[in-house]
Amino acid sequence: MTSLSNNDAYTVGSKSFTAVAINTAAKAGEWIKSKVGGYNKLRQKSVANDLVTEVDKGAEALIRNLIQTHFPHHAFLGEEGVTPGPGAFVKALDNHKDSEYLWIVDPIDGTTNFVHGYPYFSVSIALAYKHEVIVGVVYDPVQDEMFVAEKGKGAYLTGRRMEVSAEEKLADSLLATGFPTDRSRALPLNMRCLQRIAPQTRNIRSSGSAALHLAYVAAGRLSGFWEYGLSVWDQAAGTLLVKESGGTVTDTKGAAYGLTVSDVVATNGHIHDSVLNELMQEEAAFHTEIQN
Ligand code: 2AM
Ligand code: CA
Repeated sequence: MTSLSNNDAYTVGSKSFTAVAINTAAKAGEWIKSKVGGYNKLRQKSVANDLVTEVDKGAEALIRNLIQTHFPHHAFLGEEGVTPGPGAFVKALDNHKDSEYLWIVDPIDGTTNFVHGYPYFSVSIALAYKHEVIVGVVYDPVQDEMFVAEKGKGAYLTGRRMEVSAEEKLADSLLATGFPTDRSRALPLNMRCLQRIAPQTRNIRSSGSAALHLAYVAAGRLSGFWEYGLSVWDQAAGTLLVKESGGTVTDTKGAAYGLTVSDVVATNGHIHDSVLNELMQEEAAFHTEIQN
């Protein structure tokens, strides 16, 4: 019997949501990792994106099949099942507005890294109950690190409880961000924010997997993370990891995290207002300039 809260709605018979999420992420991660080496040979024969799509799609099918074997009545939203485009995930979420249990999956978060053999990518699996994430698992198959959170029960890395870091000032903080693909808004906006924030911090990292950056905030390895233009599958699992490790997650305007958030800020809590303040000032200046 597994119960994620006092609410009976979270209770299932003999199958644990979290155990299924962990086993599924481990299996998919192992398979993805086995494809990293073979990729260069195959690339000679096919268009680069096709092969990536093949591995992404293969991993997503594996994950979907495993989850649906255990929970055939749950809904499933995976990145590869959605037509690409900015904000496409909001429409996909809307199609699931009546789904009680919804699994939200990114089979490979950090596909560019996967293609280049840069060893920083992850499998991200979240389960939402009535639009709120109750289980979040992010697995890094290269380091064999499984980050796991259950709503109200804390977050764990390889059996050890995670806690966010203790830095209280931006000057002592290590932050991470990403370089979004949307070149009309998200990328130029983020470049300006980076220019503003970088000199105020200890340093900035950008490693190419939003889910894994969020897991690193949860583990206390990063003081915080922000990025514009993300989709729900990049961040649903990671945001629960941060919250259950004692951190704070909002959008870039300071509103509480929800599944439709695209511009996200996740920190150890202590530096949250400082990061938000810098982002909001830069965002306001950016919008004023593009209107004039
Ligand atoms: P992906 O590898 O699953 O595409 C890097 O900045 C982060 O942004 C990664 O988590 C990456 O996830 C995500 N990302 C890349 N392209 C994106 C897009 N078009 N929309 C939203 N997120 C994207
Ligand atoms: Ca992906």
